[in-house]
Amino acid sequence: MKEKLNQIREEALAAISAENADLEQIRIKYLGKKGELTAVLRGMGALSAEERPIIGQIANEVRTEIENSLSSATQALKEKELQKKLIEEKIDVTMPAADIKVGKLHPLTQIQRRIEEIFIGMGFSIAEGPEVELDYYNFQALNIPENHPARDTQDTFYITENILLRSQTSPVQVRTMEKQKPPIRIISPGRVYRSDAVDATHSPLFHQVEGLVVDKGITMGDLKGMLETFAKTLFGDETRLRFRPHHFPFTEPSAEVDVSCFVCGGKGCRVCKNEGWIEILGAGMVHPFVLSNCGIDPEVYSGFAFGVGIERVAMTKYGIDDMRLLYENDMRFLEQF
Ligand code: 2U9
Repeated sequence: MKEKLNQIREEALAAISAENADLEQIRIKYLGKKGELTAVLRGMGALSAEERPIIGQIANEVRTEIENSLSSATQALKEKELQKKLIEEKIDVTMPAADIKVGKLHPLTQIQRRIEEIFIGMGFSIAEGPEVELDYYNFQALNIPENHPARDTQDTFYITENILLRSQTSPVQVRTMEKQKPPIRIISPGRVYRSDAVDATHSPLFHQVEGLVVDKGITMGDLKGMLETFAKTLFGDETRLRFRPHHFPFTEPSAEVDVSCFVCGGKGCRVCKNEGWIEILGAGMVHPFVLSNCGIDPEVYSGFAFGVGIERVAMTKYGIDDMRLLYENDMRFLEQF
């Protein structure tokens, strides 16, 4: 039995120190429940009372030796694997850092925020309202009855005969006047819809900022002064304004408003198409019919209103010649702003 134990010891220790030894398999083979050493211990019952403690002691020594050897081999293997990992997974701290892409606001949002900022600076509040509107708020209250020719130029998308996608943000102003007594000083930015075919200057969805001021004694002079401050802040201090008479059903008198070209200062260049002027907005004194439609007495109060297309401002300011670029979300385009 002594020889058997010695043989187990030699074999086990040799197996443990072999290259690429499977340590778990070795443990099972020698020390496991059905292992060789266990088998020897089981056979000890047949030994004499004198032999039993001697063989028992040797068997325990062999077990301890195999266990110690297994444990140091496991430790060595772990150490080896760690060293290998440390070499293979070494981080080169001198490498340039990974490129972190920082997002930014869409150019239309940037322009809208800038316009909002300027008007907030002049004491305006921001008013918002539904994009799905009643015919009444989009047309009738604004002095555009059924069959009025302006329904053609502002043709939009109908949900039912009476419900439509707003063609301007003016319904927000109508709703505000219904709820709020003058003085009123609001801008209404947002999406608007028109039944237009897509081309370089048209889109069925675009963005506007409209403004409305109503109080006692508001005049066209107030409108001109306020728009001049707006234009100078947005396009530069040298900017001049030109008012051309126009017609809108909801304002009287009405005007289309041009700014002097911020590139050539008015001499004529590619940006202003040699005009020296760039049309950016429409404006006028709120029509008395519109005021009374909204429950405001035109004998007591007067007001001015204006509308500016955000796409138009963005295209003018950034020199964008095709509106479609603003909606395609091509990063190569968007990154430039
Ligand atoms: C109320 C009364 C009057 C809003 C106005 C314009 C002139 C105008 C265009 C600019 C470019 C629309 O986006 S665009 O195509 N807008 O020319 N808008 S006055 O007048 C109002 C609004 C609300 C109650």
